[in-house]
Amino acid sequence: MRYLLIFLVFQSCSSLSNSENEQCTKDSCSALTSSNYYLLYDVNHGEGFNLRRDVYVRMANLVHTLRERTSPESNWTLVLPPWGPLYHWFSYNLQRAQLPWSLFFDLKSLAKFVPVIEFEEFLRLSSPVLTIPYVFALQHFNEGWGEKFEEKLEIRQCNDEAMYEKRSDNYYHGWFFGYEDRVRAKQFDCLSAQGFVTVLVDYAMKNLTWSQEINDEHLLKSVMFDRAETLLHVDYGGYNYWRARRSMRYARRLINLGNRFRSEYLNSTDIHDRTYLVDDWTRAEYLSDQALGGPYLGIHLRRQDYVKARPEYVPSLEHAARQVCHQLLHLNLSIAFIATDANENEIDEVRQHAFKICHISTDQILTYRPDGKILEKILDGGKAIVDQWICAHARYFIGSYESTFSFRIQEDREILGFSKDSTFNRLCGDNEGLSCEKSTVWPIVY
Ligand SMILES: Nc1nc2c(ncn2[C@@H]2O[C@H](COP(=O)(O)OP(=O)(O)OP(=O)(O)O)[C@@H](O)[C@H]2O)c(=O)[nH]1
Ligand SMILES: *[C@@H]1O[C@H](CO)[C@@H](O)[C@H](O)[C@H]1NC(C)=O
Ligand SMILES: *[C@@H]1O[C@H](CO)[C@@H](O)[C@H](O)[C@H]1NC(C)=O
Ligand SMILES: *[C@@H]1O[C@H](CO)[C@@H](O)[C@H](O)[C@H]1NC(C)=O
Ligand SMILES: *[C@@H]1O[C@H](CO)[C@@H](O)[C@H](O)[C@H]1NC(C)=O
Ligand SMILES: [Mg+2]
Repeated sequence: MRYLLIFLVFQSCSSLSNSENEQCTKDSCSALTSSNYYLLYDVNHGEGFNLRRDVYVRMANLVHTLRERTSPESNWTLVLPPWGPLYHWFSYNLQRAQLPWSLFFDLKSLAKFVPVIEFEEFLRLSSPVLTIPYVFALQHFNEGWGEKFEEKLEIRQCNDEAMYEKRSDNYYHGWFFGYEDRVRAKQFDCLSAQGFVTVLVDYAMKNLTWSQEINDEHLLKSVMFDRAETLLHVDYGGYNYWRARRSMRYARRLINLGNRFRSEYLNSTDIHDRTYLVDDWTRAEYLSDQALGGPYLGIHLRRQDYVKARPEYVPSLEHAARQVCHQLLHLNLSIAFIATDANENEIDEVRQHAFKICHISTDQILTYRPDGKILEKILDGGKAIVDQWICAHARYFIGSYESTFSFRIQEDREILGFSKDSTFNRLCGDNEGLSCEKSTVWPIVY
């Protein structure tokens, strides 16, 4: 029976390649007949780079769970949603879309947690037009969470204006990362969802029918969840949270840029700093407080929209300078590296305040400012990662209150084996003085 089915599918594929059906090409026939399943997702367009990295960890764990719960032949792969345009990414008018993950991350390393492919690669499996059988926009239940914590899912009317519209061709059309012309959906629904990402496991396996599509229309077995940030981490801070997070090694080029900056300006190298990482994260072991870090203070000073969003917790530039002075003295360090989205005038202001407060000269406060040629290659996302990499290697780090940018640095420091004391610190607001409540500690788990 099974043999017959495969035979039939293969037959229809090969006959179709001569007809005008566009769905099954020679290359993609094998993808269609196999048991490859693809999970796609997108995130609310207003969200920044670092929250998106967090959503990746959630979705990677969803795929991980799907793979655990299904038979080994059901090969679930996570399709990486192209980056951009992002609200914060505007250097040199470099607003761009359709950026591959390989610009920022090491895909081989990601794939050691769950299989991943770039969206472009996924598109190539079904040219010229890709039809995704199921697209869902996740949304909260209109009526709220209710009395008790309860996981639930239900197809509902869309709370907001639907992001995908049915056109005269009977397919749903939408943004699809800027590939509007090449991607469409056969079915679209709003799915009210509450709980952990894994509420989608049974739904994807049982409620969606997979065989019918393949027989009828030769579609890749794929499902996309838009607004994926709606659901929670399955095990925040747990074993597989950290495995997914540890798999997010950065692109070699960015690591090299960060390391070069460290050695050239900060006298910081892995050997002296005791921050050496083995290439394969699956072979890394728990490094209890072994990292020393480079002889500098690392600061993440979040500005821009944050100043308005978190007024009690975001220091004025003067108070930020006061904290830099205080910590340098306390730690007996002479150099501060500041990662920031502040503009140059604001940085100069910090330097002037610091000079007034503790007489440190302007060249004792450093920032990473790649020249135009490099920035054009690494883009704002790459620059952000280099900033994070440098902060992650500092002797002592101070972040910004509840900034996901700072959280990612703290995680990197956990991975590198820094002490909690040197990592989970934050800048205090103007009314909080020089020592305020620390950031929440999320210790690494192996
Ligand atoms: N290069 C660099 N960029 C930064 C820095 N701080 C913020 N940004 C930029 O502004 C964005 C900050 O927000 P995101 O990282 O997107 O994260 P988010 O989810 O909005 O995080 P927060 O708003 O910080 O919680 C980053 O992606 C960067 O593009 C910084 O210190 N250095
Ligand atoms: C599973 O899918 C991945 C990526 O899509 C592919 O590289 C791998 O070969 C597949 N494995 C099997 C057993 O088909
Ligand atoms: C999934 O299928 C089950 C069993 O048929 C059904 O009870 C449930 O309501 C379905 N879930 C959704 C969200 O439609
Ligand atoms: C750089 O660091 C090394 C090792 O920690 C130290 O011996 C050396 O004096 C430092 N150099 C400078 C210029 O500070
Ligand atoms: C502070 O650092 C300097 C060199 O940077 C060193 O000479 C001095 O002994 C240190 N002081 C303390 C109290 O550790
Ligand atoms: Mg943000």
